[in-house]
This record gives sequence, structure tokens and C-alpha cells, in this order.
Amino acid sequence: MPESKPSALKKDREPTGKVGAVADSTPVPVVETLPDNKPSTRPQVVERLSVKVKAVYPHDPLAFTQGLVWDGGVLYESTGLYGKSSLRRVEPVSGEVVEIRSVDPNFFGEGMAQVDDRLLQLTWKSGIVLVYDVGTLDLIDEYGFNGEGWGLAYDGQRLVMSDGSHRLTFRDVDDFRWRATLEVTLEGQPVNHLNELEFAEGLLYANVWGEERIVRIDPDSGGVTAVIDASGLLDAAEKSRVDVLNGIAYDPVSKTFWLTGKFWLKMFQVVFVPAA
Ligand SMILES: [Ca+2]
Repeated sequence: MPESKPSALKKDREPTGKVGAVADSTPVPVVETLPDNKPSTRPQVVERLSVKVKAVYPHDPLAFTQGLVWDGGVLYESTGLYGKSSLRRVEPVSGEVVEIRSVDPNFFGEGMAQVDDRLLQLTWKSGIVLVYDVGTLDLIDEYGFNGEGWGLAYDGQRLVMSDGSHRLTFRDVDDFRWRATLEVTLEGQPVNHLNELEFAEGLLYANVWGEERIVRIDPDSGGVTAVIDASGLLDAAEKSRVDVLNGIAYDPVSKTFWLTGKFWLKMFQVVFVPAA
């Protein structure tokens, strides 16, 4: 079907080697035009949203937040750095770390997702996914993968991973094998440094590393449908003492997002609203 727009979802084979570094240097095919008689799957308008804070709660300032998951009133948090990485069960309102598991000091903890009764925690450069029982937080298994691990999210059907590039990979929930690759674009341009991920209401949200913006992605086309300006959560003095915005979890009951960052003293419960 040469007349149709190439799907962003590739189902050929997994790129080998160091996916992150190699992928970034690979020229990206750009679709210049779409046939007039074909409906575009690319969003016509990218929404500009900002963050409306509903509540502010404490967050452990020693937590180098890499992954955040909401599960019926409880937060699970993955933290990074060699020798300091952990998996935590956190009481969201008090910020109290109710339970914590240290990660092998050879691993740098990264994104995390809950898949039924398991928590899957990525490692950055070790090619290992640590698998925990969500009830006991006991380490019960490990899966392998190629490349770097950054963010991870699951919506009940799709398990998706970021690797620091503009490419996301869909993974098998049982053994983490590669299933498909999705290129994320904003107005036709690749969005690099996709980090922590979260599904909400059928759409995928991603922290962009090193920036105070979150992008909302159509998980079928890879097109960014909204850019969320999350600056202003911390004041200048607070920002000077912490690392970047990272960590996004969605509560489908209250329809609110939980946001924090690396070493942040605060956790924010927010909604996204049209930018003023
Ligand atoms: Ca998340």
C-alpha cells in the first residue's frame, strides 16, 4: 500500500546493540506530506496545557525518583543512583515510606510499572528488569532486554518502555520481549529524551528528561496530542536544590495526576487544564 502513510508502529525486528545511542544517530524518515484523500492520523492541533495544583504533599528529598505508580490509594516509587536505588511503597498524603526494598548496588533503578500482581522495575544500563510481588515486594524474577531502560508504563494491555530516545518499545508482559517500536513526534519532529511514562484514559504521558514539560502521546500513532507546561511547581529557591521533574502517576478514581521530581521535597496532586 505505497499510497498510504507508513505506520509509526514497526513490527519488523528489534534493533540490536545499544539501542539508545545508535537510535539517536539514525536518520529518521520524515513523512513530508499526506495524500489529500486520506484522513490524517496525525493530530491537527497540539493542545497546550498547564498544571493546576489540587494538593501538595511531602516527598522524601532523598528519593531520586525514576518511576511512580498509583494503585488504589498507594504509591509505588522506583528510585535511582548506584548504591542508592530502591523500590518503595509510599503513603501518598503523609509521604511516609511504608516499605522499602534496596536494589542491588550494581543496578541503577529506573522506570516502573505494575502488571497485575507484579511490579516491573527497569535498570538503566544493565539490561535487566527486576520483577517484584506487589504484595510482599519480594524480588521474584528478572527479565532481560537490549539497550537502556528509562520509563515504563502499563495500561492493562500494553506494556511500553522508553530508552531516552524518541522511540518507545512495546513489550511482552510475560517475558519483556520486544513486540513493536513507536516513534514519538511533535508536529512531525522527533521528541527525544522521553523518560517516565504513564497511561491515563487511553493516552500515554511522558516526562521529557531535563525539561519542565510533559507530552501526551497517542499510543497508536506516536503523535503528541498535547504539551503540558509543568514549570512553576517549585519556586526558584526550591529548584536550585533539586534535580529534574520526573515521576508521573494517574489515579483513575479522582482523575488526578501525581507529579514529583528527583530529590523534590514535594509531591503534587494535579489536573491538566488549558494553558491561559
Ligand atoms: Ca508512571
